[in-house]
This record gives sequence, structure tokens and C-alpha cells, in this order.
Amino acid sequence: MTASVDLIADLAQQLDEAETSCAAMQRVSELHPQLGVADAYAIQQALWQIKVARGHRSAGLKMGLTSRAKIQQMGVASPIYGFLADYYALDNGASIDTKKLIHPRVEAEIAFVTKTELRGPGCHIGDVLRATDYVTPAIEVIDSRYRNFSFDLVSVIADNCSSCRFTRGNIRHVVEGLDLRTLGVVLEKNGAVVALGAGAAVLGHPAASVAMLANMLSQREECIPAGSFIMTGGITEAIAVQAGDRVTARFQHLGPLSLNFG
Ligand code: OOG
Ligand code: MG
Repeated sequence: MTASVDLIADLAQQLDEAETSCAAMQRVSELHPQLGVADAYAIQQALWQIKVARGHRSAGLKMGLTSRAKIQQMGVASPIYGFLADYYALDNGASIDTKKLIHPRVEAEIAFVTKTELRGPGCHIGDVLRATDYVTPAIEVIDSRYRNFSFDLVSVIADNCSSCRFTRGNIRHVVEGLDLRTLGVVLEKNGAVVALGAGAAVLGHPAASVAMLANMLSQREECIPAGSFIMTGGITEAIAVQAGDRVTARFQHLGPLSLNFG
């Protein structure tokens, strides 16, 4: 780490303000080119502490940039992780006020809920499937706090991986008998198909994304606790939305989810 505690706190504050005031900011790596990945996760942690101090609680964890479609769209080729705060969570079918967001995009994701702890290093797909309580579909709404939705690895990690809102299914699907690699998803905007893919787009198998999360967390002596909700990353490229749009993600076997933007 190169950044001082004060700089980390200051950048977390700026990112939080960009979110709450809906005003895009300059990338942290432009403001401070010396920042590295460890600094970026420290800024993300400081941002989390700001939310906690405001009374928010954890709603789980997420992985990002885990599919080729996402990597190509954003130009950043390294998986990343971030936190999910309770106020991100929306009911299926909810309406989202776009005036409270900067430039939202939606993603279709497969999510896991764990029943036992997962700890790296060396965590693999088999460990994840054994530790899985159930899987459920999710739509994530991302909203980069950076101008033009443009960032590099350090900047997007600091910005908690553009996390903003999500909705998830409430039916619990056991993994036994589900092939998460061939499980298809069709993403629609205003009734038209805008993207489609299958679970294998995410690191070959969405459970590999959870394993990678456990392995990444082990680098800072942390684990995925039992009972965690984890989003594994967008299967397709993210789709920009604006007021008046309705988005539906239709997951094979897992059912549909929708969000409305007003
Ligand atoms: C970063 C967050 C990526 C995903 O599912 O890949 C992400 C971004 O693209 O803004 O959430
Ligand atoms: Mg995502």
C-alpha cells in the first residue's frame, strides 16, 4: 500500500458523496496515479465503514468482471469483488427513480447463498457446490460514480465495483440437478431481447466465481461466512437504462425477474 490513511478516507468520502449527490467524479487513479490495488480495496473498505456509520448493514458480496462480455465492454480484464449494502436490495418488480442515479446499467447474474463457511486459498468449484444452500437469479443495477462510466482496475475497485442496487428471486433452487453452465438467460428491455447468454460465461461455471472470491478474500485473512448471498457477475454485457424502461431477465429453470425505471 502506498496511500496514507487520510488519503484513503478522503477518497472514500468523495466516492460516497458522488453516489449520494448523483454527480460523477474524476477517477481516483487520475487524481492519484500512485494508487495500487491494495489501496483500492482499502478505499472500498473505508467506503463500507461510511455506510455502516450511517446505519447500513451487509446484504452480501459480489464479484464483477467475471465474463468475457463484461471484460470486453469495460476494458478491465481482472475479476474484482465488492460489498452489497442493505439499501441496494429491491423487491422483484420494484420501480427505481433514475433521478437518484447517475447512468445506470443492468446485468443478469446467478447468485449463491452459502450454508457453510468458504475459506481459501485452494477453494474450488466442488467446495462451493458442497457449501451452497441454494442458488437464485439476480438483476444487478450498476452505476459507476466516474464520468462516462469509464474506469481502470484501481478506480472501479475503490468505487465498490459500481454497485448500486439489485433484486433477487425468492425461490430457493437447490444446485443438485441444475447445470449452471448451460443455464440460459435472456435479458429484455421494453419487451425486446437485448442480451443473452448462459452460466458458463462466468469463469466457465458461476461457482468458480464464488471460489475465486473465497481465494481473493483469503489474501486478507477473510472468508465467506455461512449464510452469505453472493452475486457472481454479469453473464452478458451490461445494458444502459433510463426513465421509462422496464427490464426483465428470464432465467431458464429459475424464472423471471423485472425492474422498472422511472
Ligand atoms: C464494474 C462492475 C462489474 C459485473 O457483474 O461484472 C459487475 C462495472 O462494470 O461497472 O458488477
Ligand atoms: Mg454485476
